[in-house]
Amino acid sequence: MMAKSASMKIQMQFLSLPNASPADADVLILPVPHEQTVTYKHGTAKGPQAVLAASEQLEFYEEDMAWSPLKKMKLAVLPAVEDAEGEPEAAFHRRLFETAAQLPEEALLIALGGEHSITPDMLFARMPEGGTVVHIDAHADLRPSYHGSIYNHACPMYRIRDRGYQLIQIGIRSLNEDEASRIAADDGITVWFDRALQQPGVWQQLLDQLAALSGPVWLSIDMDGFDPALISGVGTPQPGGLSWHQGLDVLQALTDNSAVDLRNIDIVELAPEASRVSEMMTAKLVQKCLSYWGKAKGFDQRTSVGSQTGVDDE
Ligand SMILES: [Mn+2]
Repeated sequence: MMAKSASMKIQMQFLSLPNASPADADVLILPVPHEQTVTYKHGTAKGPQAVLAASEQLEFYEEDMAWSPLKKMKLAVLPAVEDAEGEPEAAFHRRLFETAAQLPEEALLIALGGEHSITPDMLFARMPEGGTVVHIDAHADLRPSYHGSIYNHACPMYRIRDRGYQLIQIGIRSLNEDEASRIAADDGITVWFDRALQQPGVWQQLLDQLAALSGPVWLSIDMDGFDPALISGVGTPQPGGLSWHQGLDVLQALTDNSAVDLRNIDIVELAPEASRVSEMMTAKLVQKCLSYWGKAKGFDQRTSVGSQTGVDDE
């Protein structure tokens, strides 16, 4: 367990913009710098802080959708859900559930980990039963427990599937035999293995499946789903993985699909590194999420003012 410090301060702004009131916000960023069960490279607790700091270097303008999303949308970075000294693992997860349950329902929530074990609590608080979880990851995360804990970061997708949510897993390239058997036996889990996705025809089949989805969808992005050549700053890296543009293809397939109700995204397992490339990529991914989502919702047509109003773009 890493040492926790009460002085661990998180920069509480995205793009250095003033925070809207959470009740008015179109986009909520929830930092969850939780790290209890990471087994290899440590540092995910510093992920949210590094992403928010890197976001200072982003342009307000988002070039893919050709707009400045926060001219029209209001964003709030929420108080972080931080680990408390000596708190039992179950108590932390209960606290995270209660925090997520109190957030405004209509806003887009982007939760920043921290390790992947944070996903189920927030999801159980905010996602109606019967929804689908689209999960980008190198790992299947389908172990019922690991190192003696159901809250281990190897287990979140087991907990989620156990509650009946459908799973679509993308980029998987590390799992054990029991997880492989579970996948083979369960019609509620679709796995797009990383190696197969290298074939353009298979990649298109995945996008077709996402385009055909309907109802509530939660997007859970473990940054190790991407190629570690792009982002080496992750807790448990694996060779292979999605390109940056493939990741954006997945996001766009969901936001372009008007039958999908996407209100929740988590981005987890970033472990900042000296080059800062990993946190910059993650910060830009946060910006892509809110831009693609907001444009698809028609916020670009809105007359009301966003977080960027009155801020110089220099
Ligand atoms: Mn992973």
